[in-house]
Amino acid sequence: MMFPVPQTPAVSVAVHDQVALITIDNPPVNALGPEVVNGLSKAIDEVGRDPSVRAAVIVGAGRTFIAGADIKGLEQMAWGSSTGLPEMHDILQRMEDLPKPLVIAMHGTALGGGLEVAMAGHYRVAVLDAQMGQPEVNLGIIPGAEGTQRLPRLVGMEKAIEMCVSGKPVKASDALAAGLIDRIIEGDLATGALAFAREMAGRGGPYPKTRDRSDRLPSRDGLPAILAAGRALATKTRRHMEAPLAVVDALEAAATLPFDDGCLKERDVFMRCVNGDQAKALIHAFFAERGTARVPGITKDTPVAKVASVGIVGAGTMGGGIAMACANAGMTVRLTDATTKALDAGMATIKKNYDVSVARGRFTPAMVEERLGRIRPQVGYEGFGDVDLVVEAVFENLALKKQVASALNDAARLDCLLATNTSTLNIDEIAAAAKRPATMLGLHFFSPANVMRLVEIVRGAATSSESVATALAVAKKLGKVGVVVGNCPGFVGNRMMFPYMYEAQFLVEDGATPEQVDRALTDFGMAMGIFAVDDMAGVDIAWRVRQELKQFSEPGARKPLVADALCELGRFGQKTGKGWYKYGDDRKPMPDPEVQALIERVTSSAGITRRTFQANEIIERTIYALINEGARVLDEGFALRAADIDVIYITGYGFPAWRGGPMFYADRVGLKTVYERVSAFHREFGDRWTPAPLLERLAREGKTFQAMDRGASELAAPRA
Ligand code: T1G
Repeated sequence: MMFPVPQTPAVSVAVHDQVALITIDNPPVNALGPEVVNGLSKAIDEVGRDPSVRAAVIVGAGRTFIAGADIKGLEQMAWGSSTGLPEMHDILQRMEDLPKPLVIAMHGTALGGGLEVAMAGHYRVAVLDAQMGQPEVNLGIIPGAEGTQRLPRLVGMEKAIEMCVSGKPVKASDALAAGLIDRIIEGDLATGALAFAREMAGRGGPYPKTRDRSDRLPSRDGLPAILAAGRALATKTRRHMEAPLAVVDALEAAATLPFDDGCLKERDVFMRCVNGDQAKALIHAFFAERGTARVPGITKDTPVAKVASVGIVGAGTMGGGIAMACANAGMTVRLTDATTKALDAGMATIKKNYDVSVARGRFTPAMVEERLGRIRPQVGYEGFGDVDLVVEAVFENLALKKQVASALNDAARLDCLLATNTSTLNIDEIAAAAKRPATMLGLHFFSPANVMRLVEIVRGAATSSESVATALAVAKKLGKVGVVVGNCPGFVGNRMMFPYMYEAQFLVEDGATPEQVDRALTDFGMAMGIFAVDDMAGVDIAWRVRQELKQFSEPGARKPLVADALCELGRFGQKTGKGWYKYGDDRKPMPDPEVQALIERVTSSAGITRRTFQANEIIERTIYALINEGARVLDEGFALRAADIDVIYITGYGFPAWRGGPMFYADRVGLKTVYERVSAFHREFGDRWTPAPLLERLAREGKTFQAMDRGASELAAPRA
């Protein structure tokens, strides 16, 4: 029987044998938009009023329970175009005050406002693969619907801090152990939850109100140490981020203030966070990441090939990492290399990496065995005629890659997607060797490929939309973010990194030290300093590219002298134990007086006058070099959107998400300011600082990259 009251379509109520089943249906993720909140409010009233209803259950339709507040609404709040979330206090209180048992039944991801609704129910049940969490800090905010007041009452302060600071969801089994849920339902969720509700109604009231509980809250004496540990955790694990520290302030109120006052405190902290710069940046980053799937020429109807099996050519660092990523995602892998020796070495590295995962508790030995069982090492291309995707990951050498492409033309099925994992080479030349350019593209993975989330999907001149759509689906299946880019040297990420890296090197030649530059960059929020990155990747890589491409040979160009000198001494970075830094067994970079002496020797013989630098000047010279090149890449059409560049830098290069990525950061600084500094550097240092025309234009017109993104763009014609 349906309730005889009009329901909003987002929330419906059906009564099954005296238990009301309230279903939330707001695709794709049942976000708590105004329709859901209004519908829920009405449904609670009706359940309360109807004497024939003994109990109620709330479930989500489709793939998940409520995944949180509608982030579009949060974005409007962050930018000041709306003043508040839908009012929840009254609804949550009415839920708790219902005189009949209210059971929340969760599947999928009950996140943010979803978990907050759940905690106002009397009981919570979930299917085994459900997850629940308070991920708000990842958006630069804190829970805003009383989660900071209810969660510690259910799971204790320490667990609540851990969940809110990390933003990581917990699995249903952990939630059960922690007291967040009351039962795990096997079989059909709604059926099980209705039965559970009947059982609770049979027991009789009063039913537990989370807000009235205090048994799990810490004592006054115990509280300070727990909070101090929580703040230390926030500072250590979420460096530079404001929300993880702020959420501890709100959680503290749960233990020190009456419930309603604690809710007011939460609201204050929430408003402070949502109005801050970090929320704007992180919300931008959230939508930017999801926006990468929108690619011109690809629609919901574009056919996507099923990829269940993969052939990987090359068992080196990249090939091995890609094999692990694919095996982890449940794909079967044929891993080939030229010799048994190379293959054995590759498999040994894979096993070693899995051992580390076991040691860290990420995988059980059984999970590793299962994954290793999916990887079949082999010399030659046997069985490659059966795989759905081939990723070639041989040494970065065009002739070799062309040779492999030509062999794959014979070995792989005609409709097999062929990908080359290159970071710099021309996809079209490799595709020509494979003689099937429509099904060929670049998949630029980042090392370690089983960990790093970014994959640049390089679209060649003739790559078909189907191939690109399939590559996007593969990236998603691997749990990675695929960003479609055009075919130019270095694609988007590395092309931008070179001017940034060289500017850092020139700063060192001009008087800064590698550790000072790296320190300025990590203080700015970069995950690693550029010199530490260069040592990790190999200082010799750019050195070889410089020699091969005869870079810096044009008259007046400033050459990177110290990097060359390091390479001439065989200081290639971590792999030789020495580079810009020296390394002990722990692989931690240590400043090396020999490098300092080398810098002074090389620069003095080149007649360079050295001076001191402040951190802000270091940041301007490095980060603005990145931004200026980003503007050029965008203008030339090798990136589809400024936001795609932001995603590439956040997920592949350690740029702080809380700054929104380099292009968003430039918008926040103000493009006029950035342009003026770039112009000043241009006057001082010459051509390498020529302002990108797009930067100049936007600065002149008073526009932003973000506003420009709202107009669609096409990928540029590939390089000649
Ligand atoms: N609001 C609006 N849209 C959302 C959304 C949300 N909360 N979550 C996802 N989407 C959209 C997303 O943009 C995409 O759209 C589509 O759903 C599928 O997402 C009061 C303040 C739920 C685990 O932070 O973590 O609650 O691109 O591609 O990989 O305290 O989305 O297709 O048009 O990511 O299956 C807290 C954020 C909010 C959860 C699903 N909640 N979402 O992952 O699909 S703050 C979150 C996710 C809050 C309260 C407060 C994931 C997911 P489109 P998807 P997925």
